[in-house]
Amino acid sequence: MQIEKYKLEEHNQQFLKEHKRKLDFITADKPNAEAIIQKLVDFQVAIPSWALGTGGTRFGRFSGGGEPRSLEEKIEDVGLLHALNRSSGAVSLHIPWDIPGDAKAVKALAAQFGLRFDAMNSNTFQDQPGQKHTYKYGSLQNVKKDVRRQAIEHNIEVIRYGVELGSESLTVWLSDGSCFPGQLNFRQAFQHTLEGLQEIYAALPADWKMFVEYKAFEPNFYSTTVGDWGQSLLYASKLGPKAYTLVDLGHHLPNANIEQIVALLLMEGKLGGFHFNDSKYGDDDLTVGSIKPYQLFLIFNELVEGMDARGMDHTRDLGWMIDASHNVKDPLEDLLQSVEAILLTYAQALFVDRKRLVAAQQANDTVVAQEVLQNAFRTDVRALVAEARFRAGAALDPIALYRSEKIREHLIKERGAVTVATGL
Ligand SMILES: [Mn+2]
Repeated sequence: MQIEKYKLEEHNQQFLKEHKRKLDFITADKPNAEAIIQKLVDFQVAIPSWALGTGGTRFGRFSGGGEPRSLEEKIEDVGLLHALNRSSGAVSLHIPWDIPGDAKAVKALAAQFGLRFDAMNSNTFQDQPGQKHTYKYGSLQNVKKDVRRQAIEHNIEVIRYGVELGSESLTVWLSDGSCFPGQLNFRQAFQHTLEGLQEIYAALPADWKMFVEYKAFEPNFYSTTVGDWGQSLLYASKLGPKAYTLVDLGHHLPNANIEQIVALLLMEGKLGGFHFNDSKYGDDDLTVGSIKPYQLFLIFNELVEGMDARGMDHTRDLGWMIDASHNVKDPLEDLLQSVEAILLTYAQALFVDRKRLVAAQQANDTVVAQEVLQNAFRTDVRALVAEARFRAGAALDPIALYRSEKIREHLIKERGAVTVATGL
């Protein structure tokens, strides 16, 4: 389904007066508001294909109905999100869940919705039907050469699909590791993994990037072969200039200082991309900004400061993606909330008074340094983000429009009440 333009305009008319009043209030004493609104208009977040269906836990999954049954329907769903917020202009695919039957047609469909293809994701964390060798004891790290070969070839196949669709990056997340002491020789596992990554790296087109994602634990619970940012950076450094570290917010040990990790990776020119989500305990994959919004702000503060220090383009030079999916919300509403949280936090980070912060740091004035950060964090920037949406031709209140248009009901009517999105 598609949202009719006049419905969107009707919706905006209904909220416009109240919106303008709030916007006037925030822009009155913010001389750089105009520039910030433009940055918000430009900022795009990629939607992962696997977040369009209801996520599950290892205990079960409760589908909400109307979920996309094919790659084409997943693209339609991202198209809906993008029509509602004009900030979700990219989709990130996962192979083999999203193998394009007719890549040309899939590309044309995406273009119709104004979408491009962000990073391609490979999968060696589960066995696929008909697969020759099992990944039970890891993929690129495996002690058996045939298993490693299969995993390498799979990643190269993913690159090929990505090339057909116009993607420009490959994200490699490995579940490789061990569950018990003694199970693995750490050095050998690292070497095998490095050799595999080197072969995959050699298959990258010239303008592609490879993102090496790390994760502290799960599904392996004793060691992980790409366990933290140090290990990821080690691989990325050995691989070469097209390899980068990817930070997934949920992939750290509790209380890790993620903002410091981000700052140093940016300093080294080795931060490639981001997977946004939120968590209370582990890799909980909850809606962005739902649990620890201040931590997200501190991360964005480092991102903005670090990108500006290197003269980077905020919209293009890092891969921005959501990686969240769970059980209890309508996945599309959940994604609207996540994109909104990202934009709000980005706007707050743009409001940080950099000059005053640097002066406070130089003077060892801890109190003022904290004041500067918290002044920005406590600024209500919702009207600015709404204004950016309005100017881009999206809805002032995307979730309100989603509900008043009964989009989920339409999707259930179209696709059925018992659909299961491929891949989950
Ligand atoms: Mn991730």
